[in-house]
Amino acid sequence: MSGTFSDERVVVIGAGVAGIAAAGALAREGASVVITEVRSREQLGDLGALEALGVEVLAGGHDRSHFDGATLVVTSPGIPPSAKVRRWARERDLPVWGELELGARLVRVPYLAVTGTNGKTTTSGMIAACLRAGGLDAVACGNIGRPFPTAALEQHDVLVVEASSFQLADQESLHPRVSVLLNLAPDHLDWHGSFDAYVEAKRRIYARQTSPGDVHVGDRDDDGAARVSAEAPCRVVWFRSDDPGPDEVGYRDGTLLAMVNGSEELGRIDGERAGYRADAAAAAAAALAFGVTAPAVRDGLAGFAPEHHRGETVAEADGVRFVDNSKATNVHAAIAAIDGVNDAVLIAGGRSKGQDLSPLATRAGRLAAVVVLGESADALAGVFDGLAVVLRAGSIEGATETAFELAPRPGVVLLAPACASWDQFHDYRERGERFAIAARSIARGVRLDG
Ligand code: UMA
Repeated sequence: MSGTFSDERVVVIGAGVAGIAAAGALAREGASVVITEVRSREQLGDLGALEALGVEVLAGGHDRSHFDGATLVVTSPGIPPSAKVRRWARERDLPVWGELELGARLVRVPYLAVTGTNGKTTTSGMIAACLRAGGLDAVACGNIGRPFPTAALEQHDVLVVEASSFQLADQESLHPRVSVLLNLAPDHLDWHGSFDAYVEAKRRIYARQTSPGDVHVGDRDDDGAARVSAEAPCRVVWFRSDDPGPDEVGYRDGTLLAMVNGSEELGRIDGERAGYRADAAAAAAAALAFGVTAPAVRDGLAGFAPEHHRGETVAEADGVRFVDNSKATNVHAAIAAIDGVNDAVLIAGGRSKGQDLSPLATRAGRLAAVVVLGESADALAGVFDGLAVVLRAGSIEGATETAFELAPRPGVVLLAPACASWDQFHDYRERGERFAIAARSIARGVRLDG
């Protein structure tokens, strides 16, 4: 088969979402492809579509011999640099590409790229919504779950690539027209080895932005991220939470205001959406920098519905709103969620991943009470000791009921755990869904009684 990769014999590491997509894209572009995977064939499910493209699946463990004859290795983002399967590739001096490198080499349309510790998925979705409101066929891809190489081979006008630190570390060719760095806080240090290495990976989002017209969008409110953004090799447009200056997007009395091409009002971001203020400002800055008009940005943001478990209101009862931010799996994300609501009882706890939980204490004054649960319950109770009313719960259902009883009327019950879910749940989705079910049953009970 002829194609961009017809001379390559590629080993893809990992048969998850990224690996399957990479293997398919490479095979379609003419490469000879094998996938090496630790899970057994039975655990992998049906890979018939991939095999029909000629991809050979080597399941049940990695072996040095899987690299025999290889000219290129494409790795999945979850596989850390220290993994022995990567070492074997390095020993043979094989180029190792991640999903973003492959996508960047396949893509034929302009694209934007979004990174940061938190808010990437929401911001990428908002940018795509603004671009679509501007009449473009735009899709969000990358870490969001639709791999960049897959989207690159489809026919779209423009792509919005959500880029994780794992993915950024494994690429050199990414050259977005507009890049965004939302914020920076310690995360995924087990994969990168240090915070410096994590920051270095994030910095790679703009490394190639040296063409005229390239724009980087940075966060004026986050000192660490702003220092990194200030070093971008292209024009920088800033977003912030208060009054914007020239080349900035910010807020005046809850109204989003852009000072990018003259002064333009972009609508109010309030109520249930107040927790997305920073994401909306960043998305507006990126979409305007890409060339979309202010009315399109206003329409795109007004019609945008965030993904589940990222600050959505799942029920209301007796003047209390239940907000599910189960995806707030680190301290930084939980603080952003708390800042988006007033008169809230916080439900927090889970597996802390060795994080320093103490910065949460800075938000004690904003909270009506805190309900703690899971492995980090004691540590969290210590953080809020003497600063807020703290109660313990044995389950998410119990936590939801306790928080409802404590919540002011009107008020909010906010699930923003600051921790991973794995001590009590399969993942953050299950945690959020069980919270939503508990909240809805409280709402039904209140309505039945009242
Ligand atoms: N595997 C091996 N050998 C190993 C380790 C793993 O074969 O030594 C196999 C696993 O058995 C599994 C596959 O590799 O079959 C898993 O690969 P993966 O962990 O890279 O996960 P994917 O399913 O390919 O999904 C990845 C991203 N996952 C991670 O970065 C951990 C997805 O981001 C992303 O949506 C997808 O590619 C498409 O780009 C998820 C994520 O949690 C949502 N991202 C992190 C985050 O948002 O914080 C960065």
